[in-house]
Amino acid sequence: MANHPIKIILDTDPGGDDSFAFLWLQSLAKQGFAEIVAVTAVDGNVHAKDTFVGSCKLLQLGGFSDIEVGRGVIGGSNSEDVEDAGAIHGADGMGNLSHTLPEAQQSYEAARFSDEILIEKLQSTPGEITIVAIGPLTNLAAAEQKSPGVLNLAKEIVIMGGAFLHYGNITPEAEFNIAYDPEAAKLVFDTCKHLVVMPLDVTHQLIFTPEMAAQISAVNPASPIAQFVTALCQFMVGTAMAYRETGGQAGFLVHDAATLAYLFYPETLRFRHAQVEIETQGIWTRGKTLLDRRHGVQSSANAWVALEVDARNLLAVMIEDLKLLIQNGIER
Ligand SMILES: [Ca+2]
Repeated sequence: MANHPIKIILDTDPGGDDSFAFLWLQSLAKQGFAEIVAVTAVDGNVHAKDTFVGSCKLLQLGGFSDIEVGRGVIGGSNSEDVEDAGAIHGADGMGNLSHTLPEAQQSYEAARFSDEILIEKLQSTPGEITIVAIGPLTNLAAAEQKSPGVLNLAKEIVIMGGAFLHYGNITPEAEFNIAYDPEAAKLVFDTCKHLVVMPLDVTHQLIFTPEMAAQISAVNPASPIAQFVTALCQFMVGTAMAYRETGGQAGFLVHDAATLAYLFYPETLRFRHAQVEIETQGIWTRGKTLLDRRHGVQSSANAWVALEVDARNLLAVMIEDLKLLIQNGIER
């Protein structure tokens, strides 16, 4: 057991890759390395109600159903020209497998909004909470707008988002999480001084394969987590291949998992310290993330941006932790 588990709020829009990150985090929490303070669902891959229900179900699957889930703020500046990602992740965000999971025990209508939870937790324990943001940054921006300065009360904010040298995935230049709400992203990047960013540059290398799912489920094929991992992988591989995301390899990209790799296995990543800007005006480049690649003295920097990854070892440790989650029999 670790002496000081990292206190985490997971801001998420499940999402196939969110689901894998979600299970990985629950394994790390079960091992004593992480403490899940709250989950703040966000409108993104699918509608806020679906990401709320998906989050509740994933917590129940992993045995953490007592953790509060927030409902995502709607009404950011979500681009009319960026649709949700139901075509990739399934209409429910989870490979149309949501009905196979236990019923959500928390009510969407009765839930607190995600920005309220962020504000309350950050203010009550300043400097202690790490926000892992693996969806659009709408909730974080809403919290900052309501309570200026609140995001800088986080110990760290780790974001999956952006594309720097790599091309985009929702438009030729932009990555989904940023492009879905560029104004929110701009507010977060303009406000925060110590962001950690996992862009497509590294996440496009994280190809999770059916063989990996088989390795995990072999630990206990009858367990609900094993069955979910296998079925979700199968669904995600189908859409990833259709969208040609993996260079023809049978697999899908577990983008969101990179955030946890940074926190728990940082040796798998290399970073550049940089000032990151968000393009909100461009006709063709709205939602693009930029950093100055010229060799000048850096006058300012707001982020550590991961640009290299040891994908093989990152995926290997993730697989081992997911095996432990099943082995430990913490499912309910
Ligand atoms: Ca996500």
